[in-house]
Amino acid sequence: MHVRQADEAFCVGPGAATRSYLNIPNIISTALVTRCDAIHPGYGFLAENARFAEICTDHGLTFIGPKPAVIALMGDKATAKRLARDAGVATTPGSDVLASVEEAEIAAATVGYPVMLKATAGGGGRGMRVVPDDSHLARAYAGATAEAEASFKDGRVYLEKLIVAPRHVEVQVLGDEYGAIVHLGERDCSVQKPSHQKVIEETPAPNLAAGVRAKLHEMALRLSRHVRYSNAGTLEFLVAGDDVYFMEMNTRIQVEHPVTEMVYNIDLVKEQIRIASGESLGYAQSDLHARGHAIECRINAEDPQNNFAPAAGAVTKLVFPGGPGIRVDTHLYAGATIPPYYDSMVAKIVAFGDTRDIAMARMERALRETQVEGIPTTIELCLDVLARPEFQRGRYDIELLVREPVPARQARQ
Ligand code: MV4
Repeated sequence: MHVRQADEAFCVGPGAATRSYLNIPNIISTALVTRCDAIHPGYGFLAENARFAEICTDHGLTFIGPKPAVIALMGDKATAKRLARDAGVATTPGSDVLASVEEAEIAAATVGYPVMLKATAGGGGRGMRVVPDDSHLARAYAGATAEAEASFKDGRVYLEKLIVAPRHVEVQVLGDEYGAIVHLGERDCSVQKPSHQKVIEETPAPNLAAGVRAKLHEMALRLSRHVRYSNAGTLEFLVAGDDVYFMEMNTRIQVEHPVTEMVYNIDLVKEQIRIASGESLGYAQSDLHARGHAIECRINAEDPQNNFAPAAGAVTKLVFPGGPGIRVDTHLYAGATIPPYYDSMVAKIVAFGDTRDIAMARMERALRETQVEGIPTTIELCLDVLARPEFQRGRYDIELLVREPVPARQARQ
């Protein structure tokens, strides 16, 4: 769809992402040949690659995102945690980078089991190990180190106290290149598959004590200011009761940004482009007001009969929902063929309403109105979650889909 809609389109290489969208020389040379002046990196591929951002600058191209040095700092999760502590932001009790299994044993005994090992080059759940007690530490340490080395060519790991059944709440920030910085509220992203893929996100986070919400926003601003953050960013926190712990910062626009756009009535991508072209923010925190509630369901081309494995194929019929409060962001069209090379997400259905109940009702109606034939999708999965009492009451945490997995089901007719 993006190729069909674009004013101009140029081939950047063959299907496999490593040979096209992840191939820096291909992207840069295409930008130079076409006399383009800026690159928006989206939310995958090279969006958090500091070297790519630097190469753009070296070629006179504006990278629409934060400064390369800040991407690099936040890309190293142990460094990001250290910066957070320096800024007075609460982090999960734990160690710095571990030099040996003996050091890990001492650190784990200090914070107390259960603990979690994390790859400092990781993020998003890759290279992590839960360690219930000291009898599992040596093997988990070896496993995490090897996995981190294989995935990131960087085997360094650190350790944290395991926070049991927390919520995943993240804060959106926008900063300009002159030091102004604002937050645009929080998003609750606790509905995730055991594989750490997000399924449903919403804003505001339901049933959050006013003090906890204020603390999240304050901590996000404090760390963002500390690193002189510019452009759009998201700070991820774990929330357990009244305790809030900074986890990591994503230095890109995120998939779930539409829910924030709906309640703030702000086009975040437009703001990114404005900021990157050197404009000042032009508004202060006190100018920003969230209104109503927004929920996003991610629609993936995945087979519920096959453990939600990505499914490629041709879309033979397509009907998307509409009506009050419904927004659909998608690259699908009837007759489209989903190639096997890219992410399985094919649409985001966003429901807005004055209240959470209205947004939920509109979402259910929109999901039932949607018809996709030819490929399996996660629509049933989303309907299943929406129907759960924990979700409807707004009382759920990251274990929701672990405690009660989604049953495999026949695709709806
Ligand atoms: C944790 C945690 C519990 N305690 N850290 C998962 C992705 C990565 N960003 C960090 N993650 C976690 N870190 C401590 N100390 C639990 C998770 C976690 C998780 C976090 C958010 C959403 C879903 C999750 C699913 C499993 C584990």
